[in-house]
Amino acid sequence: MRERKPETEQRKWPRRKILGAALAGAGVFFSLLMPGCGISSGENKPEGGNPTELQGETEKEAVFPDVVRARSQMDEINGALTAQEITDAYRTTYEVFVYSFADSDGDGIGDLPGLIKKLDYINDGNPETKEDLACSEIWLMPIFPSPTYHKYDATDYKAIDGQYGTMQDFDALLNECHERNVRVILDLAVNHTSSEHPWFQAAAAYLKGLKEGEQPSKEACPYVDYYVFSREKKSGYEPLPGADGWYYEARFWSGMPDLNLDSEAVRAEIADISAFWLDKGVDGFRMDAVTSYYTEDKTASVAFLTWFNQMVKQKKEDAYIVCEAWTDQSIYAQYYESGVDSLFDFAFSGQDGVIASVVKGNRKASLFAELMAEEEALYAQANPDYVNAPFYTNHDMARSTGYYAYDDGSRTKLAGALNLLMTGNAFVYYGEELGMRGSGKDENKRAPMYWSAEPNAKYLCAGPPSMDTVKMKFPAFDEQAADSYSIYHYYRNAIALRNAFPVIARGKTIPAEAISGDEICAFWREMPDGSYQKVLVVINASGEEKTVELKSLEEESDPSAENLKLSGVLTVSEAEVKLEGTSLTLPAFAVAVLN
Ligand SMILES: [Ca+2]
Ligand SMILES: [Ca+2]
Ligand SMILES: [Ca+2]
Repeated sequence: MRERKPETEQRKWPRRKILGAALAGAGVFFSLLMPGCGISSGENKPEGGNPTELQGETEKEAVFPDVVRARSQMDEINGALTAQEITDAYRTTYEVFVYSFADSDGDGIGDLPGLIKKLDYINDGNPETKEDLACSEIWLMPIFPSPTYHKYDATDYKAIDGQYGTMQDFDALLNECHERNVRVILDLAVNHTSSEHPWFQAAAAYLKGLKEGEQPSKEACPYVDYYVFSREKKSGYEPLPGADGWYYEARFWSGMPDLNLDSEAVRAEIADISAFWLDKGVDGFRMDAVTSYYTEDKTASVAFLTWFNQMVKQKKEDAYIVCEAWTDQSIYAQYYESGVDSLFDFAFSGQDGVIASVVKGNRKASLFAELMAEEEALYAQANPDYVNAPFYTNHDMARSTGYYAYDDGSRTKLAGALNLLMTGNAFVYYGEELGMRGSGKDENKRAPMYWSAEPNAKYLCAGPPSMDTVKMKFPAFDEQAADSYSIYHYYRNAIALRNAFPVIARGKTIPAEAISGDEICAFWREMPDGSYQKVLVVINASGEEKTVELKSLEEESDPSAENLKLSGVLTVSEAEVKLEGTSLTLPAFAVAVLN
């Protein structure tokens, strides 16, 4: 065992200073004055404390505890690898729920200044330091003003919710991320707004004021065209309070009226909103609930995305768009026809997805590679330039640690690795890298980032209102950071492999059937044009040590079995991977990367 230098001594680059924002709550709705179209002057309500109260210059604080860790085999082998600079869309994206991530001002609600303080955890911008996760993109769940804690129902698409901070805080965050080569994508829910959005308020007020028998007109109130109003009570429609006989489309709940995406005016608003954020330097969008754009009309929903994608790419060619189409794989595959970069890969995610079922042993390990190869062909049919968006869990799913009842952490780790060994842009939901718990009601799935078990620790959030007490199973970050065999260090190493071997995210999967079976999954990853060095990945999905004879690989294997070197490992304990000649020994749940 060799000692490591404390993280603080390894820092060579100049310490940045973060300027506390000076402007407070400037977000007042633009006033829309239309004849006959009264608009209630909603005010951007900063609830709770004001994140900008921390004024002046604040010295950057260390995110990682100063500890000397034992050196694991992962540290030895992967620690010697060089991270490649990423300039394309094949990233590792960290999904942040700002509300629960890091609270800078002690009101219990996470905020943008808090996220800035903890950015070094996600990526410190220095490839030489290895303690950070080294993710290369952040997906911010909605940050626009909203009456709900989750903020999936906006009241203004061009402002920052007062709970989270100010536009200056956002600009500072974007700047800090870009300095680190971390892209930022925003969650854009344009299927619906909040019922408190001024557009809806104006339309509702206008309809309420209509005289008996009078027909609504969009000349009198353009906002009646922004939503789908009806005189008929249809499925998915809600009665409009105070306007007798009027209903409006609201597929999720009455507080989220569906926008009329056929309206030219609505499309113009969406184009304007996208341009606003792209002009700021935002790198792309995560599109919420795209199957609900046109309920039960996939063709129309795909057509809308085709329009959106072209509009965004005209503005910014390399903007990245990932869509949530929570449906069957055969259906979301067809959404690639819209030209968007990515669709979330639901088939592999969640409690019953491919990843969890392989890790539980419910499905043959070899199937993992076979299904990856299959889906790569499927998506390429719809769009040869597709970028898969594998994820394991998200804010709508039970935390993954709960999938394995008697797990000591090994299965939680291996499942994380399977996600991160997939092609495309791999997404990690905050806290999964700590094995956080949370299931049942949605609030529990969005519990506070577990920085510390110390209840008064700085930056800890209180969590969403009406969240149950979520009892954690594995230690908090500060404790895991000191343990080389923690879930945290395992995830960090899996991301390090993605960063060191570009072919993992960008190559094609070719199952190595000769050495695969019920418990072993092996596959090659290679570029069709040979541009990045190919790798062989061998996974032991069982709880027992396994030895694999690489000479059994298909005869034409290139490099040949004799020439394969052990270049990366993921191990769940102190038991190490061994390559002796062509004989590869994998401890329980271990992964080897060879080239
Ligand atoms: Ca706060
Ligand atoms: Ca680093
Ligand atoms: Ca809709």
